[in-house]
Amino acid sequence: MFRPRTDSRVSFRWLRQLAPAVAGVCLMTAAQAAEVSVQDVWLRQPAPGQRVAGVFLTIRSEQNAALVAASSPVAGSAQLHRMSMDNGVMRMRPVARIDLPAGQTVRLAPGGLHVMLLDLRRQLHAGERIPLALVVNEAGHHAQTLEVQAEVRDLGGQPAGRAQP
Ligand SMILES: [Cu+2]
Repeated sequence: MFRPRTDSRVSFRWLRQLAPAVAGVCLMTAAQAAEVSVQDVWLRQPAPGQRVAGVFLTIRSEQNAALVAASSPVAGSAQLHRMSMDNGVMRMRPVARIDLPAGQTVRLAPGGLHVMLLDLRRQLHAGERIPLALVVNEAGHHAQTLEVQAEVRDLGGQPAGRAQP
């Protein structure tokens, strides 16, 4: 049901296979309830020897949901992190979930929320795309896994954030 696609837009078609008598209602439900889109998924090319990398993206759910986990085959593990100022020092901490309020675009961006890849298994090269699985819980639904591709970008090609994960 979920195929990796460049634009990472996933729709959940199973709701539309219900009986025609209720199809009208269910189409509306499907449109409102079960669409999560993920765009602009990227990370900075890690320096040689660097074992961690922060992945940034834009995500939007059409109903209340939460991003609860992530994983990638290039990393031993992945966590959801938030950077914040703590007594004048930027720190990042794991968070259990990133809320996705219905219809709101949520940005994971330098200096804030990100997906942290830990224990990178190999050097990542600028221009390549690495697979990233995002687990989204929607109210009233089971967890859904979205398969997206994260673009590795050259360090010099991005505006400098103050705090780089
Ligand atoms: Cu982090």
